[in-house]
Amino acid sequence: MADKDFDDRDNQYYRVAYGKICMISKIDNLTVLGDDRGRLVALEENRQISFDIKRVFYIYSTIKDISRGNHSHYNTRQYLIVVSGSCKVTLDDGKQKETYELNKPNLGLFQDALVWGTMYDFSSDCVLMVLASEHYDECDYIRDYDEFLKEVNNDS
Ligand code: T46
Repeated sequence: MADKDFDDRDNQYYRVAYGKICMISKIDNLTVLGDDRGRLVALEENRQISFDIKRVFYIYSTIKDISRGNHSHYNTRQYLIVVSGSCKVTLDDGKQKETYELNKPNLGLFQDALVWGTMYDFSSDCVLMVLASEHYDECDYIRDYDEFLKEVNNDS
């Protein structure tokens, strides 16, 4: 992605779509609360999370050397947090790819709709929690990369 598309101040990547500037990904250092008993991170819709949360799921016990995701969504926006262990996430907007290592429970990664996401390099103890803006609907998935490219290039 061209340098101008990355804003260092808030760690966000942008794209221009339909004449508007849209955020495609954002890595947050979430505020850690808690006290001498231990730590706590709070996530609230339309506060730390920029959308209404309609679904929460988590993946774990991923087999070594397997990648997950490998798809995009038409509408669903996601917020990814590795609450235990670590993994890598590559986000691809059809033009540029960016890889993030999620290795702390206070790191949150925003993935916009129409961004291809691939998760890999899972540690054996990795629990990846995902907050999603939509209920589950297989029709919202784009699982074919060529179809995804057609969609982001407005070519379908
Ligand atoms: C993502 C990564 C991290 C449901 O029934 N409800 C759900 O909410 C989800 C997410 C999945 N499913 C069913 C659909 C499939 O039969 O669970 C099965 C596995 O789903 P999928 O192949 O999409 O799993 P992953 O691990 O490749 O991807 C999932 C999410 O789909 C994806 O959005 O970011 O986890």
